[in-house]
Amino acid sequence: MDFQATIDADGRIEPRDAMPDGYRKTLIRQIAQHAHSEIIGMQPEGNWISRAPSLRRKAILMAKVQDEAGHGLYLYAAAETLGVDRADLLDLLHSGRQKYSSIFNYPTLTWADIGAIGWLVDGAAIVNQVPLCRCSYGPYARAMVRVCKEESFHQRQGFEILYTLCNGTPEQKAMAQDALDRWWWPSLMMFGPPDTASTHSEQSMAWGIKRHSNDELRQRFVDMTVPQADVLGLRVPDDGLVYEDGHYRFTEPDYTELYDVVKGNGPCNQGRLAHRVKAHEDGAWVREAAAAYAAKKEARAA
Ligand code: BYC
Repeated sequence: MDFQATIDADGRIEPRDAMPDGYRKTLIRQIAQHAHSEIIGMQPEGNWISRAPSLRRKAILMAKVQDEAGHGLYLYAAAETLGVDRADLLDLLHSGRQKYSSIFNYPTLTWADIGAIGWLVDGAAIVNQVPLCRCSYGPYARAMVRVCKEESFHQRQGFEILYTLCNGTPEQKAMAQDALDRWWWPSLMMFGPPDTASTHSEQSMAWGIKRHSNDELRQRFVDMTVPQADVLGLRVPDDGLVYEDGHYRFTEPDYTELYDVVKGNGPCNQGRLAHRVKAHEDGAWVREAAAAYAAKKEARAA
């Protein structure tokens, strides 16, 4: 079956199938950005591993941060099936020529932020990524199935951190509210610009890469999250929030902030990238040793 017939029949495109250049390029852009987000996303949470309030919390957080590294791995591997090399993708990230999600350019100031990331950021990731399990490109869709299972677990652990704080002392509850106040708007921005300003949505939806528009997913996230805030006894920091016709109408985030953060002017952009580049440089000897070992093994087998 040719490319368009497969897309029309809601089938899967596989690595060796013919595909238009634009389809391949769009997938490389989105999957690489997604992979970069996973590994940069390890930093805001990694920041709290040594300060987690108990051994149990520390063990859980370490496992979660490791999961994010694993997600990066599946995604770089999925991108490689499109004919790119992960070393080149990392160079593009390190030189600022490829993006990662805006959300990871905000600081994690208190322990409650770790709860808010799990609840809101992983919650938004689930809303965005569950439809990607039906993406028309097979390797990306299959990677998403496992990622989503792990994200659900992450979301629960974040909610549980906040639930504990919200049922603790007044200071702990105030800390949880402060985290929600700071993470709410950046979480809404994770879904990208509004549909009227989204450059890729229409084509990506026609190709079955994206299944829903940015605004549809943002609405789904708000509808899912507001009742959860009620359970926590927290207030969503939006005076315009009203329940109407089965949906929560909400105030749009300030998209000029999104564009500014994406351009590199968020509170943590420079630090995140510098840390990533240093980690990559510090790991050079591991990559060299692995390559030398593989070469030796190959020579022996020959
Ligand atoms: N941040 O035409 P649009 C995670 C860019 S990982 C930065 O709507 P598209 C997690 C966009 O790239 C979270 N840039 O684009 C990890 C485009 O610029 P270019 C990451 C953004 O691609 C660890 C321009 O704006 N998830 O959840 O159709 C721990 C115009 O936008 C952002 C994914 O990557 C943003 N927020 O739609 C915890 C999911 N929004 O490339 C959690 C996969 C937009 O033309 N990605 N831009 O220069 C997607 O679903 C889509 O790429 C997006 C954007 C919905 C993000």
